[in-house]
Amino acid sequence: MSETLVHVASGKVRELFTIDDERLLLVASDRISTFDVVLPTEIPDKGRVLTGLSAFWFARTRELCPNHLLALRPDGRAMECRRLEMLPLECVVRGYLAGSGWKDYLRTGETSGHVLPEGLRESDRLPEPLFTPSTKATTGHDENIDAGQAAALVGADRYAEVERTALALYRFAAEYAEALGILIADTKFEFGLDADGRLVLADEAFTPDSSRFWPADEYQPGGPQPSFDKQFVRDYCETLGWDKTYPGPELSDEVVAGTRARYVEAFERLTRIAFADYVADPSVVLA
Ligand code: PZK
Repeated sequence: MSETLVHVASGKVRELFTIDDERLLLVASDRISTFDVVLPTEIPDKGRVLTGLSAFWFARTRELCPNHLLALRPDGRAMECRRLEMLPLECVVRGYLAGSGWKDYLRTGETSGHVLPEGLRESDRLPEPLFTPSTKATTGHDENIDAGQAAALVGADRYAEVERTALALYRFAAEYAEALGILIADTKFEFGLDADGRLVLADEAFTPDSSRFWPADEYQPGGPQPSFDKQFVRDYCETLGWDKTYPGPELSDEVVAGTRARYVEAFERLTRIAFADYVADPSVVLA
C-alpha cells in the first residue's frame, strides 16, 4: 500500500515527485535562498508555512480559477497535485515597481511593453496592476517578454485568458493581504492545462517565495522596501561582507529564530489560524 515516489524535478527549495499518472507530490523544504543563493542553514518549519499558505490561497481562489491542489499530506509540507501540461510562461503580476520591473522602467520607461507614467519612484504603487510575463529560463534568470512574445508562446486566446485570470487572482489576494498589513508587491504564477484544455493554477500561490511581501506599516516608496520574511537574513549577510556567490554563509541562531518567526507571522496574519493548529491538522487552512 506504500507508494513509490519517483523524483522528477528540483526547484531551488522544493522537490517534485511522481505519485502516479495523474498525480504529483510537491514538497517544500526548509531551505532558504537569498541573493539567488541557497544557504547551508535551514529555517525550521519554512516549508510547512509555504505549503500551508499556498493551500490557504488555493482554497480561497477556486472560484476565480481551478487549481492543482488535490490533498495536503499530514506533515503539512507536501501537497498532492493534479498533473498538468504546463504553459511555458512565468506569469508575473506587479502592483508596485520593484525588482526587474523597476530596472526596466529606469532603462526604458516601460516594463514588459507597458508604457508607464514619468517620475515613478522605486517601490511606487502602479496606477493599475500589470501582467508582465517572462520566459522560463532553464539556467539563470527568467527574461521579461512583452504581450506579443508571450502570445506567440501560448496562442492569443490563451494569453488573454491567462492575463485576465492572473490579474483577478492578484487583485483578490493583494486586497485581502493589505487589510491584514501585508503588501503583496508582485507575484509569480504558473499555470497548466488539464486533459480537457482548461486553465488550472499550479505551483505555489502567494507565498513569500513566489511574491514580494512588504510590511505595510513600513512602506516608504522612493527606495527598496524591507522584505517581510527575509530582511534579517539579508541584513545579516550584508554585515559579513559575503560576495553573494556560492557558497552562502551559515546563519546565526538569532537570525534563524527571527526569520522563522517572520514566516510564522506571515502565515498567522494572512490565514488568521494559529500555526500550531495547522501543524496539528493541516486541513484547517482549507475550511
Ligand atoms: C510542474 N514544475 C516546476 C515546481 C520543482 C519544479 N501540477 C503540475 N503538473 C505538471 N507539472 C508541474 C506541475 C506543478 N506544479 C511544475 N515542473 C513541473 C517545479 C516545484 C518544484 F522541482
